[in-house]
Formats: sequence, C-alpha cells, structure tokens
Amino acid sequence: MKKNWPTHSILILAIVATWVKTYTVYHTSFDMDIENMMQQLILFINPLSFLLFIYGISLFFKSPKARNRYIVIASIVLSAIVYANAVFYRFFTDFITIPVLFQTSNFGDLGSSAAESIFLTDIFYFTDVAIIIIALKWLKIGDKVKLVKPAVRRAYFVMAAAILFLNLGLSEIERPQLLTRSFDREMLVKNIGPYNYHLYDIYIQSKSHAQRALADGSELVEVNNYVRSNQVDANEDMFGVAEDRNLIVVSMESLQSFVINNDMNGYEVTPFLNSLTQDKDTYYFSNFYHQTGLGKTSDSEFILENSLHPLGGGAVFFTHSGNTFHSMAESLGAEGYFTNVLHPNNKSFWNRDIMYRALDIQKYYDEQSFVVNEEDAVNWGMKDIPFVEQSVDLMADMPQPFYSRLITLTNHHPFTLDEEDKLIPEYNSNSNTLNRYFQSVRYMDEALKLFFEDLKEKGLYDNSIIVMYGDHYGISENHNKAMEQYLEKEITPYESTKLQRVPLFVHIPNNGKGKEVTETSGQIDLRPTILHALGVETSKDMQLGADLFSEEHEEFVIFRDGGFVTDKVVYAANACYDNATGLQIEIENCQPYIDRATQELGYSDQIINGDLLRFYDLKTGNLLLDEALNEEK
Ligand code: GP9
Ligand code: MN
Repeated sequence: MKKNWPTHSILILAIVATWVKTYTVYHTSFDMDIENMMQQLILFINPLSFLLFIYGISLFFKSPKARNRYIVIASIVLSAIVYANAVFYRFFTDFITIPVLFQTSNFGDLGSSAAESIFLTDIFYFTDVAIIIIALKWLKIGDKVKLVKPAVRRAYFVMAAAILFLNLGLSEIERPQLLTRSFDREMLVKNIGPYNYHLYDIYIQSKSHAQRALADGSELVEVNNYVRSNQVDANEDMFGVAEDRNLIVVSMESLQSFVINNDMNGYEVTPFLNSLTQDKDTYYFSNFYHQTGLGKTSDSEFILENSLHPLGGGAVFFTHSGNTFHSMAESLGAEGYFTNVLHPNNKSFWNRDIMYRALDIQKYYDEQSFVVNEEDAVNWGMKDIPFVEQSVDLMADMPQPFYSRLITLTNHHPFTLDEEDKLIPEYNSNSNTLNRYFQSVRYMDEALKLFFEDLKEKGLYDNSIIVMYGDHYGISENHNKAMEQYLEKEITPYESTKLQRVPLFVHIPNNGKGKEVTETSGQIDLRPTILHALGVETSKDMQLGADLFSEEHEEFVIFRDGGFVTDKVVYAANACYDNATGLQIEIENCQPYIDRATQELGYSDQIINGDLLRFYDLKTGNLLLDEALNEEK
C-alpha cells in the first residue's frame, strides 16, 4: 500500500469523514424539522466551513508527523462534542449551551439513568476517528510534505471563508437576523451547524460574563435612588381587588390596537375583544404601548416579569439567562401560587427552557404537553383554538391559586390559516401580509372567546383575574403603503409610534367597575399593576414601571430605541411631535424627557449587564454591596 497518495490526502479524508458523520448524526440523533430544500441544503453544507478551518490549522505545523497527530486529536475532540450533544439531547431534547453546564440541577435526573442511555452502538459517533487512524496506520496516506507553502495555506483559508459566507448568506435568506436575535438553539444548529453554534454560544456567554465580572454592586446605589424616587403608591380601591384569585395572563401574538373597534371592508375584526372594551368587568387600556426590541415575544415576557427594559441588541432571554432576577413569578411563587407558562412551541425557542428557571417559573407546558393533531396545526404550529381548549384542561388540574401565562401563536407572521379558519375575507392592498393579518386576528379573537367560555365551563372563571396584552407589532413599517390605504392617512414617524399601541385588557369577573382607561402606559407597568391587584406589595421591588391604577402614575412610555410618548408629546426619529395633533414641534418640548429616557434605559442595561440584582435583597430592600466596598466606607 506504499502508494503515492496525493498531497494532503489525510486532510481531505478527515474533513470528508467528519462532515459525512456530522450530517448523518443530524438525521439519526436530533429531531429537526426540515421544511424545504433550502433548509436541507443549508443543513448539508453547514459543518463544512468549520471543519475546513479546524482541520486546516494542521497546515501550520512544520512536521508531517505533527500535522497527522493534530488531525487525529481534532477529530477526537469534535466527535466528543457531537456525542455529548447527542447524549444530552436524549435527555433534554435540546443542544448543550454553556449555562446548563453550570446548572447542576439539570444533571440531577441524569445520574442513574445516564448509563441506560449510553449504548455500545454509540461507538459509531467516532467512525471518522477510526477512519482517520486506519488511513494513517495501515493505508499510510498520512501527510509527508515537508513544509506547506504559505500560498497554499492562503488559498485554502480563502476557500474556507468563502464557504462560511455562503453558509451565512443562505441562512440569512432563510432566517433574517438569525445571529442578532438568536431565536432558538435548534434553528442555530440547523443553520450554522453544531460546531459554529458552540463558538457562537461561547461568544455570547463570555460577553455577558465579562460585563458581569466588572460590576460590584456599587452601581446599584444610583439605580436604587432612581427607582425609589419614581415609585408611586397603589390605588387604595384597586389594591387587592383580585386577592387570592388565580392569575391568567394571555400574550396575544402580534396584536396591535388599530384593529380594535375597527372594521375591515365592513367586517368586524375583533368582535369578542370589542365587546370586552364595553364590558363592566374589564379595564380596557387604549393608549398602551409595547416596548419590545429584537427579542419580540420574549422581550414582552421579560418586561412583564421584571418591569425592566429589554436590551438594545439581541434577546435578553438568550444573552442573560444566567442572571439573578426577581420576577413576578418569583413573587407569586412566594405567595403560594403555582407559576407556569403554556405555549405549544419548541421549548428551546427564545431559550425559554433555560430562562424560565431564572425567572422561577415552576412549570413550562411546551409543545410536548399538548396533543397536536395534523389538522390542529398551521403556520408556526398548534392553532390557538385547540391550544386554549387544551390549556384550560391543563389548568383545571392545577393546584390553586395558579399564575398561568398563555402565549398564543397562530397570529404570527406570515399570518397563514387553513381555509376553514378564515372567518372573514382578506383585505385588498398591495401587501399580502396585511391582507391576511385581519383574517388571522379574527381567528385569534374567536379563540379568546372560546377561552373565556371554557374557563366558565370548568369553573375557573369567577375565581380568576385575566390580563391580556398584545406582545408587539405584527405589521412592520415595510407595509406602510398598505397601512396608509387602510388607515386613510399618511404614516409619519408620529403615526408609526402610535401604531405601536397594543391592546391591554384587565378583566376582573364580577368587579362591575370596568371602563376604558386612556392613560398613556406601557408593558413595563404590567407587573406592578398586576401584583397590586392581587394584593402583593411591590414597594421593595427593583422595577421601572408603575401601577396603572395609581393616581400618581406618570404618562411616560420609553421605547427601546430611545423614542417615547407622554400625554403631551411623541418623540420619534429624532423629532418632537405634539401628541394631540401629530404636528412637529420644537425639540425643546421633548428635551427633558430625552435625557430621562436615556438615563432610564441606561439603568436598565446596567441592571442586566452587571447582573446587579444578585446584590439586592428583595425581602429587606437592602443592597448587598461587595465586602471590599463596605470596607472602603
Ligand atoms: C415563539 C413565539 C413567537 O415561541 O412566541 O415569537 P416571536 O417571533 O413573535 O418573537
Ligand atoms: Mn410574538
């Protein structure tokens, strides 16, 4: 066999062997939804660029022997990584991310059963290693070239980079903003491959780790002063109106306020929600804004649970799941509530499975808790109607009082429905997205109506308070032309801001005092409002929102991009507008608020980036400053 194998045969063999092995593992060890040919293609090419780089490092070694040895070691390490993920997946149907390695509670269940999930056949995960060793030892196809020419190396790495960019380009087409928004581990692995995914994970985690290490808690003094000086008292009549009741929060996917009490070509879009706006037990907030950033639904959850702003870049659910938080779920858990979230999606989407632990949510009913028949799924997964029906069944079996949060899904871009679920016709504009939006909102409205009926049927209704809010916009500015046609007015930055209103309903069965509240308010106010309604004090909480029922509630909503709305002005795209007329006015009118918005967003970022709540004792309201800092005093 002392043939003259072509130069670098072993390098090529290693790349191909590990590439084929990785691709095979995708299909045998992970349960990934591949929806189209493009995704299949991305899946096929995505291990390649990383493998070219990592095995290519061998080209820098001077001796052929070192090169060959490096290739063997690299293949063993890569196989171990893939194998570890495969075993982890058997337990958690998820990919490894650094924070879970430090959450030892995860491995509690692993112990005894670990041995049972490791099989002799797992040896196949190391097939590529075996092939490489055989090739070196017996076929002697190892590298014998003395020194690799720099020009060869350069050409090689240019090719590797080109493949990486091709991969990223295709992924960007398939899933825009994949890396800035993170979304889902499954989606990351599907698009950039397991190896690049781990590098990306290390990058994200070490970035937040570094920021955390620099914080010592002293920053909290200033933040605390700000929070305390903006704190308002609860409304005496509303404090405890729903004491001891179950709390049901519904996140209504992509629901904006412009469809409420409005029609589309003569068809009522939200008949059920419209009836709630007139209902004697419902407080309907018509000037309520979403405050989410890139993390969309997950940002709205974050704001609700923590009464803090989301981050400017990326989803805080992904970047800071290792932080200490004092969530609404934690407060209610301490009051004896069973805290849970129901959402029929992949549990790692938005990193919920990890983040919910940081938020002290006791149970996540993800897609595996639901029976999803083929006819019950559309667009992103389970349809809202079977979702709410099965959710109520699950809720009926929960210990009470419970705090259940339901996240709907059908009214998600691209707003597609099955024929039988289209209760009204499409709209007629140049935007198919907007045309379908009305139909899909109409379907969600139907689901919410059935949800209320089911709650009554199961005897859960009277003893609950139901809070429902739109999570974020559904129609982006890309559809402004079509929106102008529908709203019959020009969409200025002022109007764009006004379109960020999402409906909020606080429904308290048998309350009898419901009304429309026109106060300017935002998602950051949800938590104090809800906790006070349940009779839970928040005067020690580190929160940036305020109780919407309080007489002192300030009308000032800050958006993640620094824009804001008050009862008097709207600040958008660096211009100041009169809130009542929509006309542009002197910037001086906005200036004091511009500074405060920047200050508040800064404080919120400091809390998250510095993981400052680990220095805060929620019970006593004391700042737990660093020893060193105390000595200094
Ligand atoms: C995913 C769902 C939608 O589970 O909550 O997320 P979004 O894309 O709206 O942020
Ligand atoms: Mn959403």
